[in-house]
Amino acid sequence: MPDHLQFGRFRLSLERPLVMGIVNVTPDSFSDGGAHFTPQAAVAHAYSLIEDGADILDIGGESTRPGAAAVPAADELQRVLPVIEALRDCGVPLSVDTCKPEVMRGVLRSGADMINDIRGFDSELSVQAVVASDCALCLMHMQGEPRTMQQHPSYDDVVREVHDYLSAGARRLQEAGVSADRIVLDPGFGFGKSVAHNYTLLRELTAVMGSDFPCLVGVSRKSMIGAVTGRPAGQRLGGSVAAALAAAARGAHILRVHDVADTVSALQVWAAVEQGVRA
Ligand code: 9MG
Repeated sequence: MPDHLQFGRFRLSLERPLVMGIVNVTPDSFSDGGAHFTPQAAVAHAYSLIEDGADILDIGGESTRPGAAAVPAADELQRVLPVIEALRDCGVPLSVDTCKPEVMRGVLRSGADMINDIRGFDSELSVQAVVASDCALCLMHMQGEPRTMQQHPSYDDVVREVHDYLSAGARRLQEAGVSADRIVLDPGFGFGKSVAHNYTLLRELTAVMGSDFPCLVGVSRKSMIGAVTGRPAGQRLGGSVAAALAAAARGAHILRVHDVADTVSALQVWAAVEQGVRA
C-alpha cells in the first residue's frame, strides 16, 4: 500500500482519512436537487467546502443517481470546465467525476488532478485518456448501468465479486502504465447493490479492499442511509456521518461526502479517541 497518493499537482499523505467534498454542477442530483447548478454557485459552494476542511473536491457535471438521464460530452464539459478553471488555484486537488474519455481529456488539459470514473475505466479509450497524465484515478465497482442498476442487483458473493473486480481493474491500469500511487479503489455503494449488499460491503470493507491500494467510500446521504433511518435525503446527516466513521474504522482512506464540516469534526473526535490528545 503506498503511503501517499499522487494527485496531479499534489501529493497527499494517507496517514489519516481524507475528506472529499462533493460539488455537483447538475440540475438533477439526488441530494441537493441542483442547488449549485450555475458555475458561480458551484464555485462558491466549493470554497465553502474548503473552508469546512475538504482535502479534495469532486466536481461532477452528470448525475449518477439511479435512473438519471445521460448528458452529451459537450454539455458535461460546458458545465464543469468553468468551475475547474475558477478553482484551479484553490489549494486542494480537483477530482472530476466522469466516465467519458472526451471529458477526461478536456478536464485534464484544464488542470484536473483526479478522474473519478464510476465505470471503472472499463473502456480502452478512458484508459488511454488518462494514462500519460499524473492524475489520480478512482476505479469504482458498479453492477449494470445507472439507468437500471437498482432494478435487480444480484451476486453470489458480493464481497468476493467486488474484490475481484477491483483487483482486476487495478492490475489492468498498472499493465497500461499507471503507477500504484495514482490508483484508488471504490466498492461503489448504491451502484447496482441492494441495501443488504451495501451494508455487507461496509461491514466487510477490509476484505473487499485488500491491502494493496487506498480505498474511497461514498455513502453520504445515499438511500442505504435512508433505508435504515427512514429519513429523506436532506435529513441524513447523522446516518451519513455514522457510516463514514464505520468506513474510516475499517481503513477507508478517502470519504466522499456532502457534509464536510460535520464529517471532519467526527473524524477529529474519532482520531482523539483512537490516538489520544496531547496534554
Ligand atoms: C459520483 N459518485 C457518486 N457516488 C459515488 C461513490 O460512491 N463513489 C465514487 N467514486 N463516485 C461516486
